[in-house]
Amino acid sequence: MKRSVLVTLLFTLSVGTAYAENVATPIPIGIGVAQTSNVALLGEEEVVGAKIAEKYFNAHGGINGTPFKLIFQDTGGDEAGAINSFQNLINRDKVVGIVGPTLSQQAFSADPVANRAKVPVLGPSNTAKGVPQIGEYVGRVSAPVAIVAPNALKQAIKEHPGIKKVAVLYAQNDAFNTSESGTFQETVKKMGLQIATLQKFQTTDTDFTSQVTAVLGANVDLAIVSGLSADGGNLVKQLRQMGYKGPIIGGNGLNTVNIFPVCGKYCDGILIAQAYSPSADPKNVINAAMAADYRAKYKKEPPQFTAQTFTAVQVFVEALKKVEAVTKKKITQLDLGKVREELNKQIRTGSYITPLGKISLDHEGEIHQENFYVAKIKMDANGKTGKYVYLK
Ligand code: 1QQ
Repeated sequence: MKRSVLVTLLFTLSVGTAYAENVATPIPIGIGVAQTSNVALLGEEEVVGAKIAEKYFNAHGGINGTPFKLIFQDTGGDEAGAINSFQNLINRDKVVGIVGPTLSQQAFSADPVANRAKVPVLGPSNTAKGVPQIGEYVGRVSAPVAIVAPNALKQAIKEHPGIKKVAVLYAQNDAFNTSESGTFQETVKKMGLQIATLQKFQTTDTDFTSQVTAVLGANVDLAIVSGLSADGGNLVKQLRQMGYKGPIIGGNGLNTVNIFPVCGKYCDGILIAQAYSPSADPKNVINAAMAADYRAKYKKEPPQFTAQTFTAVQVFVEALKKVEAVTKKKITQLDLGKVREELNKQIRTGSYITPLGKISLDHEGEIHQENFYVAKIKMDANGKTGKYVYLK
């Protein structure tokens, strides 16, 4: 062999190995959700769901016999934290895909980072309009507000057929709350009801005197609050303290028992639409398994954000198995870039039986889900503890 040919061959081989980077074992899947900040009130339920899924699916053989490992990177509550978390997961931890972030507001900043790096993202709780359209590598397992939120309004009208005048309040500095409130406003009008007052606030606000005064002045039959847990919970509390007696609908940002310490006894009666029910279908084995594990650990019913994050991990696990089937290779024998690309495709094929019921993701990464529910918060006499009661 000529020396120049040998040099070229060696050069090609060494460059080749430098660029081809196989997936590590156990297979790393990233979890980028809020573990600190106010948003951790929502994110902590997501961490729990991810961990239950990790244990469950590894006990059931992982990815065709290869275990996977979740890598957690806290996003905090803002955009910069989410971007940082995603960059670490992508470049340092070399994950095959990312479950996160917690808020749509964060997704609009962090998801483009993953999309450019061609790393599949599954939003566990990003429900604003437009999230799957961020890019080819962005999907979600959290049904959009346009589908979920109207269910709460229908329930309120069923319980209070006399509702005519409605107060709509929302946090205008947050993408999800703006989107959700838009859906509520459209639905109110579609149902022939009147928006008697539309009030805006900030997720950082703590004093809602001016908004509540306007609601009381408008003499409404229903108040609809789109805020995050801390601000939304405080708003509900101040509505009640200042004398509002009618029904209250809370949006997805209030959908956690972590609002109980914020609004206390005044949380009682809030109606919130749900994309999950812990006892949806007795034949759904995975719904029952997740709920049983959660109940054993926490002595209460599992919440929606836990179930959605479990589901996101499940979709990655099942799609990784499909990648092995189509490539006829183990994930760990494949180049990381190739796995990410093929995984993104496989996520969007077929359907999944999950704690949320049967779901699928379309070519845009949007979830299609069959069943939705509404729950009402029932506080105990102590005004501190309580639960979500699912309504028919
Ligand atoms: C979003 C949401 C959050 C309130 C969930 C935690 O639905 O930001 O889209």
